Amino acid sequence: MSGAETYYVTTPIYYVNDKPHIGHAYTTLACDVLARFKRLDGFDVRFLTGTDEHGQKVEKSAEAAGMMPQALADQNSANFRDLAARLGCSNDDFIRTTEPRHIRSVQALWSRLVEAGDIYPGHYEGWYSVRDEAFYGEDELVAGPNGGKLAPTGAPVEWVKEPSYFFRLSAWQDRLLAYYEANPDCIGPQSRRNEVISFVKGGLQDLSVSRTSFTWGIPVPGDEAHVMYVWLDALTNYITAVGYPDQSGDYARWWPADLHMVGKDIVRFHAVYWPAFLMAAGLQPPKRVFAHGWWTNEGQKISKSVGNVIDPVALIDRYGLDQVRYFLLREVPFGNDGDFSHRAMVTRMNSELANDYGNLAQRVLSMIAKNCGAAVPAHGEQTDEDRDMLGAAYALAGRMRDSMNRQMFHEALEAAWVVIRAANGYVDRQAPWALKKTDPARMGTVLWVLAETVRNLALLTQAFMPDASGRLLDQLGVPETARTLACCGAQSALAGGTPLPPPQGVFPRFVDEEGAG
Ligand code: ME8
Repeated sequence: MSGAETYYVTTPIYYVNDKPHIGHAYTTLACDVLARFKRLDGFDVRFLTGTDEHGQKVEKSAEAAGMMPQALADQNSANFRDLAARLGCSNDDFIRTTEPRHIRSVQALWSRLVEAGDIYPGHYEGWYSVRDEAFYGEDELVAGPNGGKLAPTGAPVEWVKEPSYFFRLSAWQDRLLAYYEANPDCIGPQSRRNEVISFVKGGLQDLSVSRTSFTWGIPVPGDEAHVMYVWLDALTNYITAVGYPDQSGDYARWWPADLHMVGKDIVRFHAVYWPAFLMAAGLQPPKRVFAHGWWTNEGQKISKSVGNVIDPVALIDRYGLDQVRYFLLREVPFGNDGDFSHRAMVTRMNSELANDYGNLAQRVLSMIAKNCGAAVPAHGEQTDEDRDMLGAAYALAGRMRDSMNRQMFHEALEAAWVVIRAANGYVDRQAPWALKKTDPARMGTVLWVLAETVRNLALLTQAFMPDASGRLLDQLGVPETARTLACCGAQSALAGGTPLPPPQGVFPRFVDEEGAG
């Protein structure tokens, strides 16, 4: 095993009550882009995704479908696994909470919490939302139709009264606040961090961590009338996948996770309950939780009842995989909410991918093919403009690395586009086509500067658009072994005389059926 620095990144595990939608694809893609970027940057990466299969919500969905919960879980878990493959995801593992390795891990964690004195038996009486799989205090509820009450998320709630074990969350308030204080990067973006801190400062109640009114869950060790609260079960997946309860080997290597990527609705579970469970068990909390925003569809909230759920596979079929990957991570500042619209998608595809990036690569590669004997041109003395262009291309790796470390995907892509636009301006000003007769050596230098710029761009866009970027690197004659981020910069520059294959466009324009867009 290499001595490289490790990077462990996780998606939430998805409920198997339903089909995958754009929200799932979004989180998974963001993690994939990060995982790929880190691998290219020399890290030893572990990227985990999977499915959350227990709990009342899944049990009820199975009942409604006339299926056994395990059968429903098997069917829908496969859909999530297939989606990850369709998204081109490079996950190293796919965990299911019904697997024996996970049941063993959750029961071991439970026993640790009991030994630590942080779990005690009692009775729960209060509100529960099956849709959110969350307990709510009276003061959190909002008015619903016909004088009824709803969860703050708009989900229905029901009154629950049953024997339950509790986790002593109230005892962890100060230690959680100290953890946030000592680890300024442990929650991002800043707005979510503030939200979590003020929630914890508001006081914490002990948390009900077992249920007795249904059976689809992991039995509580020593008291099989109880199944564990699905969130305690689900969160534990992150340590199961690195071998817990065995704390040597993989666990020692990968834990604490570098990043749990989550949607904004599940921050509280990841940034309050999870670190408290871990610290109570004597384990380290994750290094960072980052919460992204939510997508709407053509300005409307996405909901099954409205019937406007976006199927990520349909998007890929219509627009192309690299295009969808690019759009989702470029369209909104990561962390904010965003709107998916056909028009916005086509604009990004046509103006940024086809016109800016695609055109740049096409122009450069076809001029080289035509005028330089289908080989990387030799280059001579450089002008200030050449040096500026190359300087911008060579500085890009550092810029993008910095943005990626803060999960600012849109910022990383914008930095690449600053270079792409600068390169298009440079081509126009240098007009290499006009130099062919007057100064062929100068033409060679200009085209070399441009090819070198495209090489650096393609290396850095690989994580976002693996297929198109790979094809650009093929066309530049860059061998597979020279595609890491360590090859950005002058030390791995294209060598004059390297033979090149015939150029091919990699970013087609989207032509709307109706001629719109
Ligand atoms: O919450 N836009 O699973 P889940 C963006 N099993 N993201 C969205 C979205 C939208 N319109 N709708 C949903 C669970 N999401 C738990 C996680 S982890 C230990 C357990 C996101 O299948 C949502 O924010 O309901 C969440 O991050 C993810 O989809 C999974 O949702």
